Amino acid sequence: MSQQSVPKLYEVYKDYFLIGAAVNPFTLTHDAELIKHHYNSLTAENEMKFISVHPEEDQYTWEKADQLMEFARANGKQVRGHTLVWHNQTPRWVFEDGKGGKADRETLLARMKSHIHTVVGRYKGEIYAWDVVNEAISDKGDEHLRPSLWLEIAGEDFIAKAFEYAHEADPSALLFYNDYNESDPVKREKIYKLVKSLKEKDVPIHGVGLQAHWSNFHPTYDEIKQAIERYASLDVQLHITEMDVSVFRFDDRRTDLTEPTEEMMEVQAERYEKMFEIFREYRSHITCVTFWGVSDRYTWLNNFPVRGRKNWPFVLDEQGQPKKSFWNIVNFK
Ligand code: HXH
Repeated sequence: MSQQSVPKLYEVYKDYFLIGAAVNPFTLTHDAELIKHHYNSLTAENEMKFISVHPEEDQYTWEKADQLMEFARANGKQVRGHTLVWHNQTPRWVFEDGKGGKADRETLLARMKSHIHTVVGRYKGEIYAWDVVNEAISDKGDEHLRPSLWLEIAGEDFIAKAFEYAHEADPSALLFYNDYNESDPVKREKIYKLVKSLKEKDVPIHGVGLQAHWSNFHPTYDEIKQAIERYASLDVQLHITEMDVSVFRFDDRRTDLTEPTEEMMEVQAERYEKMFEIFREYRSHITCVTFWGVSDRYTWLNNFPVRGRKNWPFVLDEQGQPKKSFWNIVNFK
């Protein structure tokens, strides 16, 4: 099917929510037409993370982030910022005192403030929403916050501080807390509790990001609905921030498949259909749905959680053509 005759995802969903994709230098080069055609919100997969833009205390590296902004400007795409404060992809200098020990709380918070003011300030008025804090909740049932150097050194109000600094830097940007396993009932309640406590302290937080790294096998539709309703009850916007639907069970070790089975594609198409039905049902709360990639040509899932296990998690195939999953989310009414 020639590209021109394929419905544009973002136009199909124009009365519902933005349709986004995570992009990187590879897909911006090789899938540029596909990105322009289907998506109206872009997220940098890696290029705005702390280690990417601020590898040394006295050095900012903007080239790749700026390239994405230039592409977005030239093509009229909105941009979500990802991410400011996270336990991964953050350079070690942030947490060190330069003498072989750990930085103290004041130093760490001053660095956080300077980083956030610089990055958010650079794209002020151009990035409409930021994932301010990523993945700060623990996956262990009886543990609330994830142990990290941010928590250990700055204490639990590192989260509130991050939102305050981001709001100072761009008062018009929407500020999100973003996490994965967001539909798991135990983790859901912890995320709810965190965001509720931030709201009660009048911390400037406007949304919850549901990463939605899902699969043909989990979560259940009911778990998804319960999570959406629980977060929406906090009177915040919801963004689906990193959606993909893996064709494998999480712990499936098979690395020998070079193409998906028909059954995998059928199950995935049915899953996509139901998940987007749910998103449409909650359109008054959900304002953006972003895929964590552009098409099956490239996905981070080819190396996670099993190295070398090729995956096909999106609605566009390796040639950029619509899959059954695509038609199932496009043909509704
Ligand atoms: C996301 N994390 C990040 O937000 C995004 O920035 C990145 O590009 C990709 C995915 C998802 C994630 C969370 C935890 C995790 C791995 C990925 O850690 C695990 C490690 C082993 C097993 C299970 C989880």
